[in-house]
Amino acid sequence: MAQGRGKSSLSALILLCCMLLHCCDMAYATTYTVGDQYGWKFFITNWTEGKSFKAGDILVFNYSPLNHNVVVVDANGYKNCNAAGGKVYNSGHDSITLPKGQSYYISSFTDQCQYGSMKMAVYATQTSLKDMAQGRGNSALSVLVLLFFTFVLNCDMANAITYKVGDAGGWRYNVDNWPQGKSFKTGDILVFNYNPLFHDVVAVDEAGYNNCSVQNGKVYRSGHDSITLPQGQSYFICSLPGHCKASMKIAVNAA
Ligand code: CU1
Repeated sequence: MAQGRGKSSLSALILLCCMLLHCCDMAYATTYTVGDQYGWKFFITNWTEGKSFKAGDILVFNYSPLNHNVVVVDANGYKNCNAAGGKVYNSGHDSITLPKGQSYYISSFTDQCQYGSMKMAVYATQTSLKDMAQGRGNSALSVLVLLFFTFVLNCDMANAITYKVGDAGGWRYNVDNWPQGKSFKTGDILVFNYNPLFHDVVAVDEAGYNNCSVQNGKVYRSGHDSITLPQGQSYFICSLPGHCKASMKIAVNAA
């Protein structure tokens, strides 16, 4: 694949894997409704207790925008109930994605933070593949690995080349030079086109190829046989009298 004929496939694969990792991370995020059924309200500070937040998790703040808002502040803003310079949300249904580390949210409506404890501090740990492997994302990681190999396999298959043996002339006498100059790969497909009244195709071993003898070889006689190349040497001959001796035979090496 990396040697030319599959470069774009490889790029696509890498892109896909990145997308999968991204999706995986997103699917892995937890959405929390702040304050649960009561929403963003007074004395909310303890709501975070017992929860393990991860970067990328989503906090949904539900409240009446007539009575409250949400302001993202720093540690000082949190401590002193000072909303100056903070990012303000006031839709009444705000979704905020947690960044890594400490985040602080307060209401900037008069006295709500200071006297109503409408303030909340959240610590989000980093989500990593390592975390996923070790804990709450085991199944997600398994799916990812499985998907990865599925894509690699598909990639290989899409990368297989189909050859018409003998090109336009098909499977015929003096076809033995046809493989020259071609680089076959395992999984490539040879299509043998011929009139089944006059020819067949038999997969033989090296001795069968050299001696034009058919012993226990697999026989194809549809006139349009597709044969997937196994790794290493493969030998095909026509078993009708004299045809192999007339060079109706090919030896193919698949890398
Ligand atoms: Cu033949």
